[in-house]
Amino acid sequence: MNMPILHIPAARRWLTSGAAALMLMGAAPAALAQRAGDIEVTQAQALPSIPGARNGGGFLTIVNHGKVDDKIVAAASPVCGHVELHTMSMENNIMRMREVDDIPVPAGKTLRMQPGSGYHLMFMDLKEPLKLGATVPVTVKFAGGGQLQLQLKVEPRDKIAGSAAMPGKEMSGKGMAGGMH
Ligand SMILES: [Cu+2]
Repeated sequence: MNMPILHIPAARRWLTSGAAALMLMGAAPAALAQRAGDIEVTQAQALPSIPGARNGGGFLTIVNHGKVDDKIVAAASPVCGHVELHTMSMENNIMRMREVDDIPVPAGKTLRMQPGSGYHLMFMDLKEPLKLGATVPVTVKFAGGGQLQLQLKVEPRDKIAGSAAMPGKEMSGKGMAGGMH
């Protein structure tokens, strides 16, 4: 009856002006990829939040085309109270997440964040649930001075780039050879 409905007018304005800019430029819709200097984000995705959960996860694929190591040092989004940089790992058979100061993007390498292990963005204190098909505006800052305004698409777990293979579905070298469409 009395569910609070939170509006985020700032985010809406941003989305609207972003869409208008794309139309003006006649940009191809493929443009989730974004680049700042040597840093290129080629995938920007989030998982739908679990009903009732206050937090959600975001996943980026980032290519560092340069010769200098870089790292994510901060992220922010209007959909939540604040964004933390997290890593997830198995400790004594329990999945644990902890906050880190930065997420490294080594020179010449591709960082592929994926659900289930390693680095991710954590949306803390969500103002609204993250729903499939929605987009989450996120600003990401790099130590090298780059800053990117990204739109993370909320997608099912098996659509997140580089998702950890499910147990029993692990790809072997042999499977890779003939298994692609
Ligand atoms: Cu986390």
